[in-house]
Amino acid sequence: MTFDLDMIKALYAAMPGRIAKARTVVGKPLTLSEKILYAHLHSDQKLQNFERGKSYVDFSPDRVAMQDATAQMALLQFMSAGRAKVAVPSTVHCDHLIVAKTGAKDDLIVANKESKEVFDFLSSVSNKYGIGFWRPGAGIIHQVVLENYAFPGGMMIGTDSHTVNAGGLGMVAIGVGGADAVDVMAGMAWELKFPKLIGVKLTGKLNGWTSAKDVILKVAGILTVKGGTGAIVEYFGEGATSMSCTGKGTICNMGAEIGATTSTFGYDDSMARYLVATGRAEVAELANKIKEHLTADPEVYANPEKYFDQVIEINLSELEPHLNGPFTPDLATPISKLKSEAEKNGWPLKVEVGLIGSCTNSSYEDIARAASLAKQVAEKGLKTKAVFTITPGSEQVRYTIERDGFIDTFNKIGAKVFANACGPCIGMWSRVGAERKEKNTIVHSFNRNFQSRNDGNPNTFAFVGSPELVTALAIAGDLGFNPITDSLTNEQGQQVKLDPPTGDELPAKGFDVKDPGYQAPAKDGSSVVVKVSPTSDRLQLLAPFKPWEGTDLKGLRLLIKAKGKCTTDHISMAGKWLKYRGHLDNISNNLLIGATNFYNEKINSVKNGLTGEYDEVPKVQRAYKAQGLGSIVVGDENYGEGSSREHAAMEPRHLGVRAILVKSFARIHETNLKKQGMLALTFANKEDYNKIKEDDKFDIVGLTTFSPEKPLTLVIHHSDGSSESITVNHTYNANQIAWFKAGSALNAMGATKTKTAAPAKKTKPKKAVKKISKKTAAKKTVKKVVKKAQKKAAKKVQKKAKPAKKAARKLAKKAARKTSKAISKKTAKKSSKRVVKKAKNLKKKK
Ligand code: MIC
Ligand code: SF4
Repeated sequence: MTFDLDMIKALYAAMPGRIAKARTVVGKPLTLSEKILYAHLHSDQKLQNFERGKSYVDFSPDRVAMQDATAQMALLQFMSAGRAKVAVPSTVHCDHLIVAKTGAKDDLIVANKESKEVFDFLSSVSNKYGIGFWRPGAGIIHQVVLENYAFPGGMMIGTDSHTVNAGGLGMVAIGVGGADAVDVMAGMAWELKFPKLIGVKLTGKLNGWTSAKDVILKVAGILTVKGGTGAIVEYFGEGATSMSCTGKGTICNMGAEIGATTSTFGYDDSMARYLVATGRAEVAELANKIKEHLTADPEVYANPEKYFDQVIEINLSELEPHLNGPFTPDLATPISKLKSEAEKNGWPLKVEVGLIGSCTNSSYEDIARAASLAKQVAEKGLKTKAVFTITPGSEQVRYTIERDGFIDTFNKIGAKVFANACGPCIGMWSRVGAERKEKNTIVHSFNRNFQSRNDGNPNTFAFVGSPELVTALAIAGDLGFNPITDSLTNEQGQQVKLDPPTGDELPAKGFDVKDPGYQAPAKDGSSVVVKVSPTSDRLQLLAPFKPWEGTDLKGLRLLIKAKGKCTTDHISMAGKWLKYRGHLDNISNNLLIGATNFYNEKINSVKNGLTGEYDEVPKVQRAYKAQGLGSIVVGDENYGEGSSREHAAMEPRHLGVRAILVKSFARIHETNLKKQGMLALTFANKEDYNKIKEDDKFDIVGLTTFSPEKPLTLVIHHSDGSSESITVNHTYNANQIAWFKAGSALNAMGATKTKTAAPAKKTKPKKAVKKISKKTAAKKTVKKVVKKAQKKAAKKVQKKAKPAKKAARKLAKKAARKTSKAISKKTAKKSSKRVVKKAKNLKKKK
């Protein structure tokens, strides 16, 4: 079945024209990334030659995907946006809340019982607002999206950092926080800083033990976890076209691990084959007709240095299999050096568990290649030394690999097949003995290996590799085993070598599935009731955050000065905490409990400035909150790396932290902080990190004239009575400053936009709107126009409004009024135009 074919048709019909215009404005041949971005400009966004890494641009993505752990917060926010339906095709996928313990069947029964309330909530919200719903067990969001929704040249956002996986089918797919998803689902523009472009030229061809995974493991080693920040990575060359579509998906998936905005590949035969195999021949046909627009202009790939900001070249014929880790996905070691590195660094050599699957690597090809190794265990008289597990990416993959005998092969080496869900990848793994916190090694084909991520044990050394390498290492039970050169001793005492893995790219007999696990939404969801119990400990309706008080912030405490890596896993742990993803107050009890305190090098132990005692981070912050005291969090480089979870931004906001001050941010987290009304600040001089002392108090100065590109000042009051001032930078634009002032983007939206927003389409009668806006905008102040539009909009929604929403609107109105005064003249004119246009649309509809 092909979903949303009309939407794809309409986009493809418009793309050639939009691309031609963009090429003229940019004045040179275009990369694929630029073609997709320029073809998705929001209708209010003026076409111009955007400056990469500088210009904020408004886009209209084609679709939105959400997974259960982030969808709860996204949809709680969406519910207060007052829309009857989502403005673009959207889906929810239940994949993160299933604990892997005994096996797929039982684990699913348990999850359906334990998380019933959450699944019911997600199902009914989806039903009401026109969102496609994928039940628990249907599969992992990114695999399901690749199989059903991704299409070449499309643009999507998803509330999960690995949304980028869809780049394997030639999309620009970007991971975002829930508040961003709300914008798009409400029909508003979605803003992104126009990315820089990194070109990766792949020459040669994959062979033997090397797989697509090794390409990204190598790239991660080159670029590190920060190297892709603010950039789209575009892969091209003979090596790219010769690899499978799902292999491309794996490469794009792990682009999240280098901080890239997204990664993508030009449309080619592998994509057409995959579309056909997954029942979307129509999409392949449509794509074939405009295929020159679904890849870069030929000049670009012929002279990449002229068109990309950075170019990397990798020869696949010479690429070695890699294993990355421990504790960070960019510590890349070629297999030939692994033994010596492990010995040198004291990594435990015994492999306890090998885990394959996940959203990153559970294609038919991956599983087939891993199974070809598992088969050799019996054939060569071997015995698998490590525990072995599989988490298939979707029911379609699971059903097909079972039909084709692979599951049987894995069972023969004692494997455990977990549910089609995230499971061990996100710490939803009830691993026997993990609580003993012993030092041990595991290898997996997932994408992240941050400390404690998989089993909650900080002493688990997790390494990331291809499914085939993971399988080989699990068979050998030895991290130092190089399957290319080494032999194993079999049960008969003979030396045997594993033959290189083999496997079909796509199933020869086609994919098959009985029940894919999809639930279509009601045509008219207006009578569907969404229930949230006020006594629930899993779900909590959102109360709006308070708007900015209009003054500089004085007397802030230091909650924690985090040392070293501080990912979203450190800020808002997953695993057992996933359970509270729909309950802001409860999940706030995990705030920063994984971060290391600079002063005592301990985890979850910070000084309470009120008592002088050390206590857990959330407790200390709650103590400050109880006294009405704000605080700041100080961090190191790439703060907030990893997940898209906006809880990492909402929790500090909820508990009264006012600013996060770091050496540098990861993209999604920085945006999430801005969206939730927090101050996301960076040291102008990174050395100033050393000036922050444990007992300091802080003022943030300059907020009354908070404006784009104008740094703020942090006054540090030391406990010895001395003070010093340092400069702190920010990247807020006028719109984002409005969010800060309103208390959050949602507050700002409640007041001005949502109620009047129409789905962004390029077909609006621009002329008439322009006339009115010129006349009106010239005469009226922004304040008046905003107010008028609000009034009309408010009337319309009032009927449906809930008390929380009313409060939000009130606060936001107030903030919006302040904001509209503060924004620059130019922006004011622009936004007045928008408001007039929206108000007019609303009048028409009435
Ligand atoms: C992850 O891989 O870390 C997650 C869990 O999928 C997250 C989303 C989340 O925290 O819910 C992600 O990558 O965005
Ligand atoms: Fe799930 Fe892991 Fe993929 Fe995140 S990376 S979506 S947790 S399988």
